[in-house]
Amino acid sequence: MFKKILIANRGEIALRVLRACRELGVKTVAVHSDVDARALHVRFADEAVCIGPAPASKSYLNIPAIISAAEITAADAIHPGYGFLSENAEFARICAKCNITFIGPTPEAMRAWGDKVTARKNAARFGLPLLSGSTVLESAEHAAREAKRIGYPVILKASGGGGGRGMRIVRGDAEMPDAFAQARHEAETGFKNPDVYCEKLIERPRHIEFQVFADNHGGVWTFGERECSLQRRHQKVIEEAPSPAITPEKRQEMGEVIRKAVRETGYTSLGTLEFLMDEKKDLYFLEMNTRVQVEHPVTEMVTGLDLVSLQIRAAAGEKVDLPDTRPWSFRGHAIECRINAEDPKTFAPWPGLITEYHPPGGAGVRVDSGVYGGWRVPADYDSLLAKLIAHAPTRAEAIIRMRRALDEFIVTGIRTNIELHKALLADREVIEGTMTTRTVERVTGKGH
Ligand code: MV4
Repeated sequence: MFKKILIANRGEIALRVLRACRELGVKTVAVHSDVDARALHVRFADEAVCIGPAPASKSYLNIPAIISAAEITAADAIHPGYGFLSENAEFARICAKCNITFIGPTPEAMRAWGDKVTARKNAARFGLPLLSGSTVLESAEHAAREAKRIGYPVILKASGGGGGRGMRIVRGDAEMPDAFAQARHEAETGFKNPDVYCEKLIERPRHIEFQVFADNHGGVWTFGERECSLQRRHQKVIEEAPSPAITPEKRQEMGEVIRKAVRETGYTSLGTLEFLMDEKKDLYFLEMNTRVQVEHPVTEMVTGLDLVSLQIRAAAGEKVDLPDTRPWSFRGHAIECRINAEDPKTFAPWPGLITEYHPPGGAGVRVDSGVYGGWRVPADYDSLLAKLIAHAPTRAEAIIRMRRALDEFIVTGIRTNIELHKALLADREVIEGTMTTRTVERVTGKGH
Protein backbone atom coordinates (compact mmCIF):
# COMPACT_ATOMS: atom_id res chain seq x y z
CA MET A 1 0.00 0.00 0.00
CA PHE A 2 1.05 3.61 -0.53
CA LYS A 3 2.56 5.54 2.38
CA LYS A 4 1.24 8.94 1.40
CA ILE A 5 -1.30 10.09 -1.21
CA LEU A 6 -1.56 13.64 -2.54
CA ILE A 7 -5.12 14.57 -3.45
CA ALA A 8 -5.11 16.86 -6.49
CA ASN A 9 -8.64 18.16 -5.98
CA ARG A 10 -10.90 20.15 -3.65
CA GLY A 11 -14.40 20.07 -2.17
CA GLU A 12 -16.44 16.98 -1.43
CA ILE A 13 -14.39 14.61 -3.63
CA ALA A 14 -11.16 15.61 -1.85
CA LEU A 15 -12.85 14.69 1.46
CA ARG A 16 -14.17 11.47 -0.04
CA VAL A 17 -10.65 10.41 -1.05
CA LEU A 18 -9.22 11.54 2.33
CA ARG A 19 -11.70 9.29 4.13
CA ALA A 20 -10.72 6.26 2.05
CA CYS A 21 -7.03 6.99 2.74
CA ARG A 22 -7.67 7.21 6.51
CA GLU A 23 -9.36 3.82 6.51
CA LEU A 24 -6.50 2.31 4.48
CA GLY A 25 -3.93 3.75 6.91
CA VAL A 26 -2.42 6.04 4.26
CA LYS A 27 -1.15 9.55 5.09
CA THR A 28 -2.64 12.40 3.08
CA VAL A 29 -1.51 15.65 1.47
CA ALA A 30 -4.09 18.27 0.50
CA VAL A 31 -3.30 20.88 -2.13
CA HIS A 32 -5.26 24.11 -2.27
CA SER A 33 -5.52 27.50 -3.91
CA ASP A 34 -5.36 30.80 -1.99
CA VAL A 35 -9.16 31.01 -1.59
CA ASP A 36 -9.33 27.41 -0.33
CA ALA A 37 -6.85 27.87 2.55
CA ARG A 38 -9.67 27.34 5.09
CA ALA A 39 -11.49 24.60 3.15
CA LEU A 40 -12.40 21.35 4.93
CA HIS A 41 -10.13 19.16 2.79
CA VAL A 42 -7.18 21.25 4.00
CA ARG A 43 -8.23 20.88 7.64
CA PHE A 44 -8.75 17.09 7.41
CA ALA A 45 -5.48 16.24 5.62
CA ASP A 46 -2.24 15.38 7.42
CA GLU A 47 -0.36 18.03 5.41
CA ALA A 48 -1.39 20.81 3.06
CA VAL A 49 0.43 22.72 0.32
CA CYS A 50 -0.74 25.92 -1.34
CA ILE A 51 -0.33 25.49 -5.12
CA GLY A 52 -1.39 28.90 -6.43
CA PRO A 53 -4.04 31.59 -6.79
CA ALA A 54 -7.79 31.01 -7.16
CA PRO A 55 -8.14 30.42 -10.94
CA ALA A 56 -8.04 26.64 -11.52
CA SER A 57 -5.57 27.11 -14.40
CA LYS A 58 -3.09 28.52 -11.84
CA SER A 59 -3.75 25.96 -9.06
CA TYR A 60 -5.77 22.72 -9.46
CA LEU A 61 -4.70 22.47 -13.12
CA ASN A 62 -1.11 23.61 -12.47
CA ILE A 63 0.86 20.43 -13.18
CA PRO A 64 4.33 21.69 -12.15
CA ALA A 65 2.96 23.04 -8.83
CA ILE A 66 1.17 19.76 -8.06
CA ILE A 67 4.16 17.58 -8.96
CA SER A 68 6.41 19.84 -6.84
CA ALA A 69 3.99 19.52 -3.90
CA ALA A 70 4.14 15.71 -4.23
CA GLU A 71 7.95 15.75 -4.35
CA ILE A 72 8.33 18.14 -1.38
CA THR A 73 5.99 16.02 0.78
CA ALA A 74 7.34 12.66 -0.51
CA ALA A 75 3.91 11.48 -1.62
CA ASP A 76 4.13 8.21 -3.54
CA ALA A 77 0.78 8.55 -5.34
CA ILE A 78 -1.65 11.22 -6.61
CA HIS A 79 -5.42 10.83 -6.62
CA PRO A 80 -6.94 13.25 -9.17
CA GLY A 81 -10.62 12.97 -8.08
CA TYR A 82 -12.99 14.02 -10.91
CA GLY A 83 -12.75 17.06 -13.20
CA PHE A 84 -9.48 19.07 -13.20
CA LEU A 85 -6.59 16.71 -14.21
CA SER A 86 -8.50 13.44 -13.75
CA GLU A 87 -8.71 12.61 -17.48
CA ASN A 88 -5.49 14.28 -18.57
CA ALA A 89 -3.29 11.51 -20.02
CA GLU A 90 -0.31 13.87 -20.18
CA PHE A 91 -0.56 14.48 -16.41
CA ALA A 92 -0.71 10.69 -15.81
CA ARG A 93 2.40 10.28 -17.98
CA ILE A 94 4.29 13.01 -16.08
CA CYS A 95 3.38 11.39 -12.73
CA ALA A 96 4.81 8.07 -13.93
CA LYS A 97 7.98 9.79 -15.16
CA CYS A 98 8.42 11.33 -11.68
CA ASN A 99 7.93 7.94 -10.02
CA ILE A 100 4.57 8.94 -8.58
CA THR A 101 1.64 6.54 -9.09
CA PHE A 102 -1.32 8.18 -10.81
CA ILE A 103 -4.42 6.59 -9.25
CA GLY A 104 -6.33 5.74 -12.39
CA PRO A 105 -5.84 3.90 -15.68
CA THR A 106 -2.64 3.98 -17.74
CA PRO A 107 -2.01 7.07 -19.93
CA GLU A 108 -2.47 4.81 -22.99
CA ALA A 109 -5.92 3.67 -21.80
CA MET A 110 -6.89 7.28 -21.04
CA ARG A 111 -5.88 8.33 -24.56
CA ALA A 112 -7.61 5.39 -26.23
CA TRP A 113 -10.96 6.04 -24.51
CA GLY A 114 -10.60 9.86 -24.44
CA ASP A 115 -10.74 10.18 -28.21
CA LYS A 116 -14.36 9.42 -29.16
CA VAL A 117 -13.67 8.06 -32.67
CA THR A 118 -11.01 5.70 -31.24
CA ALA A 119 -13.38 4.75 -28.42
CA ARG A 120 -16.06 3.86 -31.01
CA LYS A 121 -13.53 1.71 -32.91
CA ASN A 122 -12.57 -0.07 -29.67
CA ALA A 123 -16.21 -0.51 -28.73
CA ALA A 124 -17.06 -2.00 -32.13
CA ARG A 125 -14.09 -4.34 -32.01
CA PHE A 126 -15.01 -5.68 -28.58
CA GLY A 127 -18.72 -6.12 -29.15
CA LEU A 128 -20.31 -3.11 -27.39
CA PRO A 129 -23.58 -2.06 -29.07
CA LEU A 130 -23.07 1.12 -31.14
CA LEU A 131 -25.35 3.54 -32.93
CA SER A 132 -24.95 3.63 -36.67
CA GLY A 133 -22.31 6.31 -37.26
CA SER A 134 -19.16 7.40 -39.06
CA THR A 135 -15.45 7.74 -38.40
CA VAL A 136 -13.75 11.14 -38.86
CA LEU A 137 -15.55 13.26 -41.50
CA GLU A 138 -13.20 14.93 -44.02
CA SER A 139 -15.63 17.48 -45.53
CA ALA A 140 -19.25 18.66 -45.56
CA GLU A 141 -19.82 16.50 -48.68
CA HIS A 142 -18.39 13.46 -46.90
CA ALA A 143 -20.61 14.27 -43.89
CA ALA A 144 -23.72 14.50 -46.10
CA ARG A 145 -22.89 11.15 -47.75
CA GLU A 146 -22.47 9.48 -44.38
CA ALA A 147 -25.65 11.09 -43.02
CA LYS A 148 -27.60 9.77 -46.04
CA ARG A 149 -26.25 6.27 -45.41
CA ILE A 150 -27.07 6.46 -41.67
CA GLY A 151 -30.39 8.22 -42.26
CA TYR A 152 -31.35 11.70 -41.01
CA PRO A 153 -31.61 13.07 -38.37
CA VAL A 154 -27.96 12.73 -37.29
CA ILE A 155 -25.84 14.41 -34.66
CA LEU A 156 -22.35 15.81 -35.31
CA LYS A 157 -19.92 15.37 -32.43
CA ALA A 158 -16.32 16.37 -31.72
CA SER A 159 -13.95 13.42 -31.41
CA GLY A 160 -11.99 15.29 -28.75
CA GLY A 161 -15.16 16.42 -26.97
CA GLY A 162 -17.47 14.74 -24.53
CA GLY A 163 -20.02 15.71 -21.95
CA GLY A 164 -22.24 17.19 -24.65
CA ARG A 165 -20.13 20.17 -25.70
CA GLY A 166 -19.90 21.04 -29.39
CA MET A 167 -22.70 18.79 -30.66
CA ARG A 168 -24.89 19.75 -33.66
CA ILE A 169 -28.17 18.12 -34.72
CA VAL A 170 -28.63 17.90 -38.52
CA ARG A 171 -32.07 17.05 -39.99
CA GLY A 172 -31.31 17.23 -43.70
CA ASP A 173 -28.72 17.88 -46.47
CA ALA A 174 -29.52 21.62 -46.56
CA GLU A 175 -28.34 22.12 -42.97
CA MET A 176 -25.14 20.09 -43.34
CA PRO A 177 -22.62 22.62 -44.79
CA ASP A 178 -23.17 25.19 -42.01
CA ALA A 179 -23.52 22.58 -39.24
CA PHE A 180 -20.34 20.80 -40.34
CA ALA A 181 -18.36 24.07 -40.48
CA GLN A 182 -19.62 25.13 -37.04
CA ALA A 183 -18.99 21.73 -35.45
CA ARG A 184 -15.44 21.67 -36.85
CA HIS A 185 -14.76 25.20 -35.67
CA GLU A 186 -16.09 24.48 -32.15
CA ALA A 187 -14.05 21.27 -31.99
CA GLU A 188 -10.89 23.13 -33.05
CA THR A 189 -11.30 26.02 -30.61
CA GLY A 190 -12.84 24.00 -27.73
CA PHE A 191 -10.73 20.83 -27.82
CA LYS A 192 -7.74 21.73 -30.06
CA ASN A 193 -8.82 18.85 -32.31
CA PRO A 194 -10.96 19.61 -35.40
CA ASP A 195 -12.03 15.97 -35.90
CA VAL A 196 -15.80 15.56 -36.14
CA TYR A 197 -17.90 12.41 -36.63
CA CYS A 198 -21.64 11.75 -36.86
CA GLU A 199 -24.17 9.36 -35.36
CA LYS A 200 -27.84 8.52 -35.75
CA LEU A 201 -29.81 10.89 -33.47
CA ILE A 202 -31.92 9.46 -30.66
CA GLU A 203 -34.65 12.05 -29.96
CA ARG A 204 -35.64 11.38 -26.34
CA PRO A 205 -32.93 9.20 -24.89
CA ARG A 206 -32.38 8.02 -21.38
CA HIS A 207 -28.82 8.25 -20.11
CA ILE A 208 -27.66 5.10 -18.34
CA GLU A 209 -24.08 4.34 -17.31
CA PHE A 210 -22.37 1.17 -16.09
CA GLN A 211 -19.68 1.08 -13.38
CA VAL A 212 -16.66 -1.10 -14.06
CA PHE A 213 -13.60 -1.89 -12.00
CA ALA A 214 -10.46 -3.86 -12.88
CA ASP A 215 -7.33 -4.64 -10.87
CA ASN A 216 -3.86 -5.27 -12.37
CA HIS A 217 -4.21 -9.05 -12.04
CA GLY A 218 -6.98 -9.75 -14.55
CA GLY A 219 -9.90 -9.23 -12.16
CA VAL A 220 -12.75 -7.34 -13.86
CA TRP A 221 -16.06 -6.49 -12.20
CA THR A 222 -19.21 -4.59 -13.20
CA PHE A 223 -21.34 -3.08 -10.45
CA GLY A 224 -24.52 -2.49 -12.37
CA GLU A 225 -25.83 0.76 -13.73
CA ARG A 226 -26.84 4.27 -12.74
CA GLU A 227 -29.78 6.14 -14.20
CA CYS A 228 -28.59 9.67 -15.08
CA SER A 229 -31.34 11.02 -17.32
CA LEU A 230 -32.19 13.92 -15.00
CA GLN A 231 -29.78 16.52 -16.36
CA ARG A 232 -29.85 20.22 -17.20
CA ARG A 233 -27.51 21.56 -19.88
CA HIS A 234 -25.39 18.39 -19.58
CA GLN A 235 -25.08 18.78 -15.80
CA LYS A 236 -26.56 15.85 -13.92
CA VAL A 237 -29.07 16.87 -11.24
CA ILE A 238 -30.34 13.56 -9.79
CA GLU A 239 -28.87 10.08 -10.26
CA GLU A 240 -30.06 6.72 -9.00
CA ALA A 241 -29.17 3.04 -8.85
CA PRO A 242 -30.48 0.74 -10.13
CA SER A 243 -32.14 2.24 -13.25
CA PRO A 244 -35.92 1.70 -13.35
CA ALA A 245 -35.50 0.91 -17.07
CA ILE A 246 -33.04 -1.99 -16.69
CA THR A 247 -34.21 -5.55 -15.98
CA PRO A 248 -31.97 -8.04 -14.14
CA GLU A 249 -31.58 -9.92 -17.45
CA LYS A 250 -30.43 -6.78 -19.28
CA ARG A 251 -28.00 -5.95 -16.44
CA GLN A 252 -26.53 -9.46 -16.66
CA GLU A 253 -26.24 -9.30 -20.46
CA MET A 254 -24.62 -5.82 -20.43
CA GLY A 255 -22.28 -6.82 -17.61
CA GLU A 256 -20.95 -9.72 -19.67
CA VAL A 257 -20.37 -7.63 -22.80
CA ILE A 258 -18.73 -4.81 -20.82
CA ARG A 259 -16.44 -7.06 -18.80
CA LYS A 260 -15.26 -8.71 -22.02
CA ALA A 261 -14.50 -5.32 -23.62
CA VAL A 262 -12.71 -4.05 -20.50
CA ARG A 263 -10.65 -7.23 -20.20
CA GLU A 264 -9.67 -7.30 -23.88
CA THR A 265 -8.58 -3.65 -23.95
CA GLY A 266 -6.44 -4.22 -20.83
CA TYR A 267 -8.23 -1.42 -18.98
CA THR A 268 -7.53 -1.11 -15.25
CA SER A 269 -8.93 1.00 -12.36
CA LEU A 270 -12.46 2.42 -12.04
CA GLY A 271 -14.34 3.36 -15.20
CA THR A 272 -17.81 4.27 -16.35
CA LEU A 273 -19.33 3.37 -19.71
CA GLU A 274 -22.07 5.77 -20.82
CA PHE A 275 -24.98 4.51 -22.90
CA LEU A 276 -28.05 6.05 -24.49
CA MET A 277 -31.32 4.10 -24.29
CA ASP A 278 -33.93 4.54 -27.05
CA GLU A 279 -37.73 4.03 -26.80
CA LYS A 280 -37.26 0.33 -27.55
CA LYS A 281 -35.03 0.16 -24.44
CA ASP A 282 -32.01 -0.75 -26.56
CA LEU A 283 -28.70 0.56 -25.22
CA TYR A 284 -25.95 2.15 -27.32
CA PHE A 285 -22.41 2.91 -26.15
CA LEU A 286 -21.53 6.63 -26.13
CA GLU A 287 -18.24 7.14 -24.29
CA MET A 288 -16.16 5.95 -21.36
CA ASN A 289 -15.16 8.06 -18.37
CA THR A 290 -11.80 6.95 -16.99
CA ARG A 291 -12.20 8.49 -13.51
CA VAL A 292 -14.28 8.18 -10.36
CA GLN A 293 -17.64 9.87 -11.03
CA VAL A 294 -19.55 12.40 -8.94
CA GLU A 295 -22.45 9.95 -8.67
CA HIS A 296 -20.41 6.92 -7.49
CA PRO A 297 -22.15 6.92 -4.03
CA VAL A 298 -25.43 5.52 -5.39
CA THR A 299 -23.54 2.45 -6.59
CA GLU A 300 -21.74 2.25 -3.24
CA MET A 301 -25.06 2.33 -1.36
CA VAL A 302 -26.61 -0.54 -3.35
CA THR A 303 -23.47 -2.70 -3.47
CA GLY A 304 -22.03 -1.99 -0.02
CA LEU A 305 -18.62 -1.38 -1.65
CA ASP A 306 -16.14 1.46 -1.17
CA LEU A 307 -15.25 2.23 -4.80
CA VAL A 308 -12.54 4.79 -3.97
CA SER A 309 -10.83 2.33 -1.64
CA LEU A 310 -10.94 -0.33 -4.39
CA GLN A 311 -9.50 2.19 -6.87
CA ILE A 312 -6.59 2.99 -4.51
CA ARG A 313 -5.93 -0.68 -3.73
CA ALA A 314 -5.85 -1.58 -7.43
CA ALA A 315 -3.44 1.32 -8.14
CA ALA A 316 -1.15 -0.01 -5.39
CA GLY A 317 -1.00 -3.30 -7.30
CA GLU A 318 -3.11 -5.27 -4.85
CA LYS A 319 -4.90 -8.36 -6.15
CA VAL A 320 -8.44 -7.40 -5.18
CA ASP A 321 -10.38 -10.17 -3.52
CA LEU A 322 -14.05 -9.73 -4.39
CA PRO A 323 -16.18 -12.90 -4.27
CA ASP A 324 -16.68 -13.33 -8.04
CA THR A 325 -16.87 -11.53 -11.36
CA ARG A 326 -20.59 -11.89 -11.93
CA PRO A 327 -22.75 -8.76 -11.74
CA TRP A 328 -22.98 -7.59 -8.17
CA SER A 329 -26.05 -8.41 -6.08
CA PHE A 330 -27.98 -5.26 -5.29
CA ARG A 331 -29.51 -4.20 -2.00
CA GLY A 332 -32.34 -1.73 -2.29
CA HIS A 333 -32.40 1.56 -4.16
CA ALA A 334 -30.30 4.72 -3.84
CA ILE A 335 -30.96 8.26 -5.12
CA GLU A 336 -28.52 11.18 -5.15
CA CYS A 337 -29.47 14.88 -5.34
CA ARG A 338 -26.71 17.33 -6.26
CA ILE A 339 -27.20 20.35 -4.02
CA ASN A 340 -25.76 23.37 -5.85
CA ALA A 341 -25.20 26.98 -4.80
CA GLU A 342 -27.24 28.58 -7.55
CA ASP A 343 -30.00 31.04 -8.36
CA PRO A 344 -33.27 29.03 -8.35
CA LYS A 345 -34.60 31.14 -11.25
CA THR A 346 -31.62 31.53 -13.59
CA PHE A 347 -29.47 28.57 -12.42
CA ALA A 348 -26.47 30.94 -12.33
CA PRO A 349 -23.91 30.07 -9.62
CA TRP A 350 -24.54 31.83 -6.28
CA PRO A 351 -21.24 32.03 -4.42
CA GLY A 352 -20.97 33.70 -1.02
CA LEU A 353 -20.89 33.20 2.73
CA ILE A 354 -22.83 30.25 4.20
CA THR A 355 -24.24 31.62 7.45
CA GLU A 356 -25.93 28.42 8.61
CA TYR A 357 -25.44 24.82 7.41
CA HIS A 358 -27.36 21.89 8.81
CA PRO A 359 -27.27 18.70 6.67
CA PRO A 360 -29.98 16.07 7.13
CA GLY A 361 -29.32 12.73 8.82
CA GLY A 362 -31.17 9.68 10.06
CA ALA A 363 -31.66 6.20 8.66
CA GLY A 364 -30.48 5.65 5.10
CA VAL A 365 -29.19 9.20 4.56
CA ARG A 366 -25.64 10.04 3.44
CA VAL A 367 -24.24 13.51 2.80
CA ASP A 368 -20.91 14.00 0.97
CA SER A 369 -19.95 17.64 1.24
CA GLY A 370 -16.95 19.91 1.65
CA VAL A 371 -18.71 22.95 3.16
CA TYR A 372 -19.60 24.20 6.65
CA GLY A 373 -21.37 27.13 8.30
CA GLY A 374 -19.01 30.10 8.05
CA TRP A 375 -17.44 28.87 4.78
CA ARG A 376 -17.45 31.30 1.87
CA VAL A 377 -18.24 29.45 -1.39
CA PRO A 378 -15.68 30.76 -3.92
CA ALA A 379 -16.87 31.95 -7.33
CA ASP A 380 -13.93 30.25 -9.03
CA TYR A 381 -15.07 26.60 -9.12
CA ASP A 382 -18.22 24.56 -9.78
CA SER A 383 -21.22 25.21 -7.59
CA LEU A 384 -21.64 21.73 -6.01
CA LEU A 385 -22.19 22.18 -2.24
CA ALA A 386 -23.22 18.69 -1.24
CA LYS A 387 -24.40 15.35 -2.53
CA LEU A 388 -27.43 14.10 -0.65
CA ILE A 389 -27.93 10.35 -0.96
CA ALA A 390 -30.98 8.42 0.25
CA HIS A 391 -30.95 4.62 0.46
CA ALA A 392 -34.04 2.48 1.13
CA PRO A 393 -35.33 -1.04 0.35
CA THR A 394 -37.43 0.12 -2.63
CA ARG A 395 -37.44 3.02 -5.09
CA ALA A 396 -40.72 4.38 -3.71
CA GLU A 397 -39.29 4.41 -0.18
CA ALA A 398 -36.05 6.02 -1.38
CA ILE A 399 -38.08 8.88 -2.93
CA ILE A 400 -40.01 9.38 0.33
CA ARG A 401 -36.76 9.33 2.30
CA MET A 402 -35.15 11.85 -0.07
CA ARG A 403 -38.12 14.24 0.24
CA ARG A 404 -37.85 14.00 4.03
CA ALA A 405 -34.09 14.67 3.90
CA LEU A 406 -34.52 17.65 1.53
CA ASP A 407 -37.03 19.16 3.99
CA GLU A 408 -34.39 18.92 6.76
CA PHE A 409 -31.57 20.51 4.75
CA ILE A 410 -30.78 24.00 6.06
CA VAL A 411 -28.44 26.26 4.05
CA THR A 412 -28.68 30.01 4.64
CA GLY A 413 -26.72 32.98 3.33
CA ILE A 414 -26.67 31.68 -0.25
CA ARG A 415 -29.34 30.28 -2.60
CA THR A 416 -29.56 26.60 -3.57
CA ASN A 417 -31.44 24.26 -5.93
CA ILE A 418 -33.17 22.36 -3.08
CA GLU A 419 -36.61 23.48 -4.34
CA LEU A 420 -35.81 22.15 -7.84
CA HIS A 421 -35.13 18.74 -6.28
CA LYS A 422 -38.48 18.84 -4.47
CA ALA A 423 -40.24 19.72 -7.73
CA LEU A 424 -38.50 16.88 -9.59
CA LEU A 425 -39.38 14.34 -6.88
CA ALA A 426 -43.03 15.42 -7.17
CA ASP A 427 -43.11 14.97 -10.97
CA ARG A 428 -45.17 12.13 -12.42
CA GLU A 429 -42.46 10.91 -14.84
CA VAL A 430 -39.86 10.87 -12.06
CA ILE A 431 -42.20 9.06 -9.65
CA GLU A 432 -43.08 6.48 -12.32
CA GLY A 433 -39.43 6.11 -13.35
CA THR A 434 -40.07 6.98 -17.00
CA MET A 435 -37.94 10.14 -17.17
CA THR A 436 -35.78 11.05 -20.17
CA THR A 437 -33.04 13.61 -20.80
CA ARG A 438 -35.87 16.10 -21.55
CA THR A 439 -37.59 15.84 -18.16
CA VAL A 440 -35.70 18.53 -16.23
CA GLU A 441 -36.24 21.02 -19.07
CA ARG A 442 -40.00 20.35 -18.93
CA VAL A 443 -40.19 20.66 -15.13
CA THR A 444 -38.17 23.90 -15.02
CA GLY A 445 -40.16 25.43 -17.91
CA LYS A 446 -38.96 26.22 -21.40
CA GLY A 447 -37.87 29.74 -20.45
CA HIS A 448 -34.55 28.46 -19.17
C1 MV4 B 1 -26.57 11.87 -28.31
C2 MV4 B 1 -27.93 12.24 -28.17
C3 MV4 B 1 -28.81 11.74 -29.10
N1 MV4 B 1 -28.38 10.94 -30.10
N2 MV4 B 1 -26.19 11.08 -29.29
C4 MV4 B 1 -24.91 14.48 -24.64
C5 MV4 B 1 -23.76 14.15 -23.77
C6 MV4 B 1 -22.84 13.39 -24.64
N3 MV4 B 1 -22.07 12.44 -23.89
C7 MV4 B 1 -23.73 12.74 -25.63
N4 MV4 B 1 -24.99 13.44 -25.57
C8 MV4 B 1 -26.00 13.09 -26.40
N5 MV4 B 1 -25.66 12.29 -27.43
C9 MV4 B 1 -27.08 10.63 -30.18
N6 MV4 B 1 -26.67 9.86 -31.17
C10 MV4 B 1 -28.30 13.04 -27.12
C11 MV4 B 1 -27.34 13.49 -26.21
C12 MV4 B 1 -27.84 14.30 -25.15
C13 MV4 B 1 -27.81 13.88 -23.83
C14 MV4 B 1 -27.23 12.66 -23.48
C15 MV4 B 1 -27.20 12.27 -22.17
C16 MV4 B 1 -27.74 13.07 -21.19
C17 MV4 B 1 -28.31 14.28 -21.51
C18 MV4 B 1 -28.34 14.71 -22.81
C19 MV4 B 1 -28.93 15.93 -23.14
C20 MV4 B 1 -28.97 16.33 -24.42
C21 MV4 B 1 -28.40 15.54 -25.43
